[in-house]
Amino acid sequence: MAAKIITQAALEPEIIDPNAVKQELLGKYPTKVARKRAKQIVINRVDEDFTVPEIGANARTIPGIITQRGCAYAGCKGVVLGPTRDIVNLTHGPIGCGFYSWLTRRNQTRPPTAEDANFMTYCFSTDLQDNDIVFGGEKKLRAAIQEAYDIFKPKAISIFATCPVGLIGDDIHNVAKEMKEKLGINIFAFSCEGYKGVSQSAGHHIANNGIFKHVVGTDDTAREGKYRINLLGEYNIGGDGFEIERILQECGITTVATFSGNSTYDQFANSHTADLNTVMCHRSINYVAEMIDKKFGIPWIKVNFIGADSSAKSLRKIANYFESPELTARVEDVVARETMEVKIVQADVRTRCEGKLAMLFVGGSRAHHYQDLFAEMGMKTISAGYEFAHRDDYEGRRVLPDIKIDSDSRTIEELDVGPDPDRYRPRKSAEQLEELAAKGFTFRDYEGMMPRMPDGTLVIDDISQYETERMIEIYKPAIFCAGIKEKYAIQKKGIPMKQLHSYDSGGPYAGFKGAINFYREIDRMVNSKVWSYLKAPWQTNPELAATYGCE
Ligand code: CFM
Repeated sequence: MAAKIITQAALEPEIIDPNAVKQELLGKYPTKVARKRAKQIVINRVDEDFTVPEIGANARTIPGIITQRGCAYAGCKGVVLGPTRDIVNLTHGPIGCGFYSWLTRRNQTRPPTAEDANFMTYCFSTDLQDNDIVFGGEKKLRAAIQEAYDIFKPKAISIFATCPVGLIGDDIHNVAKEMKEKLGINIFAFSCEGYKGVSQSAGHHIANNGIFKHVVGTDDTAREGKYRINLLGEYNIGGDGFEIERILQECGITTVATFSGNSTYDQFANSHTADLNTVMCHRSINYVAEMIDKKFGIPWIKVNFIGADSSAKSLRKIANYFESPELTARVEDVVARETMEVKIVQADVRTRCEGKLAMLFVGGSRAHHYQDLFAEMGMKTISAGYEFAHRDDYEGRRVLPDIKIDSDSRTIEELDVGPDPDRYRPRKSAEQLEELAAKGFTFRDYEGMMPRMPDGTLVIDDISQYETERMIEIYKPAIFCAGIKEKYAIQKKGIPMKQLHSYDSGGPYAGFKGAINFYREIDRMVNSKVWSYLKAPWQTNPELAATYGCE
């Protein structure tokens, strides 16, 4: 059966039976493993009311299967807190955790002047040794905080626990409290030991809780501006945040805080003074959006600035929320002006890219967002999946009540948040919300990736290296998008590979200018001849003949 799938695929991908592909992928596994994986490999089918099949997600990876997940520490320190420039992020642990999370994610920042603090280029670690593991590391942590304070005088210091810290039981929260009192700056700690939860997703939640508990709402200074929003879940990878900020500014929209691309401590502290929360990456930041809503009365909406159409749609959504004809007119101006060039480049790349196949296996939000960009180029996403997303990111938030909490999720604290006695101020009255809803406006909602994907596409959660290679052999996609861990194995199969985490060295890909960058980059990659030369000469002709130069 396998051979038949492959030969057909090379010619006409549409006629491949996804059921056969699924069986083919599962065929390699022992029965029990195959039964579990079967729930995580889903053939998409969208019903009229946008319901989709249930997918197994956010479950522990089966030992022995190589997948691309990261750890809770990576999600907390690297992803959510990492992009903030003026907090000293101190890793409490052996040096490797700090070192390998040092500048490996391409989150950019731009301090307004050379005098403004930027600690992102530093790697702060307590560098735990055997001795500390045996006798405890709290003393060393206290000393490290003191040293960081003496040298840098930062506004805040945050402490991140690595696996051994949880195992030996250092009370990092108590040390943080003590040092906060001693030094008079905000110091807070995260129990984000790598083993918590099943992936970096646990770390996102821990980071959201900590930043909400210790920083959000600590400064009531409101920023000037008529239309004030927060941009949540945008991490300024490859300068995406700069491009979004540029567009928002042109529309006259003020960003109070970004969580957390190009952000500062003060932005978090007064983010509760904004009038709307817009959520880009739902997976990593939905908790903060929900908690700010409950405590301060700021509703959140889902936006997406990946893709020119999606960017235009998101701007219109923001304008509709503020119900201001002036803002709407300005947004339409910006959209019209920006899309002019976009359309020209789009039309050009379509002549070479139309109908080509893409596969996207990325994190917890990009596998969805980037499908929009490929669609704009006329390309089809034949298969996609997340590394660590939850069912709501796949199927939409409507399934939230049905998600079973398992023992792995139970280890992550759920904060009990209620309205702030003095500062809770609903930004829209119940009637206004109803009116907007009647016009089709949706608050606190994310429809998920699957309802937007065609029937018969394969949605694969936590894809393994083996499955990746089989999918490539079967479908021969024009491009495969994933991360650094898969990159070279995929390229060795003769398939162009684009990193959608770090963008390789490219970007920005968000907004209008970003869309143009992306079209050009993908066009260049999928139409390059280099991939057809990939076979080394000895693979086709094992006997090489040569003569010595001196003969
Ligand atoms: Fe959100 Fe991200 Fe992503 Fe993510 Fe990430 Fe990332 Fe990602 Mo890599 S926060 S879920 S934990 S959009 S680092 S900027 S690219 S896996 S799809």
